[in-house]
Amino acid sequence: SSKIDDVPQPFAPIVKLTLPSPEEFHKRKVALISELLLSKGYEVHGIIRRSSSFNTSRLHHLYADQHERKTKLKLHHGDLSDSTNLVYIIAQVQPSEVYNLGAQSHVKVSFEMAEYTGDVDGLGTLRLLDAIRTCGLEKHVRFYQASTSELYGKVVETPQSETTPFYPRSPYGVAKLYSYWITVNYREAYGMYACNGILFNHESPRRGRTFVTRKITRAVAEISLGKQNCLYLGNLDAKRDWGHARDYVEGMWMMLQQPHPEDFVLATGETHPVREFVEKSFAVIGTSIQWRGNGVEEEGIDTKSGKVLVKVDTRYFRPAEVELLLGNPSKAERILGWKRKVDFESLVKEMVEADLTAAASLVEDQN
Ligand code: GDR
Repeated sequence: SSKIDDVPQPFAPIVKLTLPSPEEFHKRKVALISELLLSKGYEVHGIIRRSSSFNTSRLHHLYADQHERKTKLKLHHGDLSDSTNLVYIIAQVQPSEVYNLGAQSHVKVSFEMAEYTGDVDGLGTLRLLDAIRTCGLEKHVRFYQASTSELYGKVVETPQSETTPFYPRSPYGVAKLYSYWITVNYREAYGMYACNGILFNHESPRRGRTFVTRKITRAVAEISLGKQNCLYLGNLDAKRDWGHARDYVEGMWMMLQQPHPEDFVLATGETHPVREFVEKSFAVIGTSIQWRGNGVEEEGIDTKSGKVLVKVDTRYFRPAEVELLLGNPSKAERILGWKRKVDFESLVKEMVEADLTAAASLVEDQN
């Protein structure tokens, strides 16, 4: 690092902050994200986009009105497309850890909003890294970049590890490729503590409803209560390495507690087709599914009643698909001591049960 210090820097920091040493700074435990960090005693700051409707339901259980009681979770209005705003937030908060989880994260939507996705998911990371440098905090802040198994895209080899070449298959994946490399570049150019977590799909009852796992578990709950007849899906043959988000956030935090910054894959080392996620979800409510027909004509039938519960709708197909993801987490297991705890069946069960509880209480409210 002394070599790095000798190289002339392109710009001096614009915002001049009086700072303790990087070691003391890190001990302050001030981070930009949430639940796990709060439980570890961090002061957590989140950046939320302004919206005319409430968009913080997944934070509700953590948040308290500042007027009512003191809370360690603070929210700031901001956006990864707004550099000035990011500089302002970084200067004000002076975080010891930054977790860049912000993104237009839906792969299918990225084909429809390719430029926006490139701006936020690609350049947004650069803006955040530059905001840290603008404040002269590049030797103080530890930076986590939410990289993704979507970087692998088309299958080059399996299982996919930190050394597998990338071949993204969507505007989302391509934007994330830029972010992956700009994170590596700022680590090498400026000696920043910056890491890529290459996370395979991670799910939970809090998953957004348009992602396939949650879409399935919600539909199973609604169908079991007679509120929905049929579930429409796209490619049933896509295979994913699905883990539980709770295990993965622990791994993210671990990456920022190491002596040196490195990139890590987090995965389960198992892969399952979408079709199996459907079968296992229906099994939780005691329904078994039999498949009939081929391709876009395929249907999932309730073996008892003969009702069609699942149909294929081509509108959910992607112009280019990632057919198979299977990760190798052995580097994270070896160096971080990380190990996923929740297996596939328990994940499916937890998600279906949470949706059953939510759907049932909604029915009660309406009665
Ligand atoms: P993914 O997640 O694209 O892997 O990215 P998603 O759950 O959207 O799709 C997984 C697979 O299921 C197939 N599929 C469907 N997907 C959706 N959303 N809706 C459907 O009806 C449907 N039917 C079949 C998809 O084609 C795909 O193959 C997620 C996101 O969280 C990314 O932000 C993150 O980077 C990666 O996981 C890791």
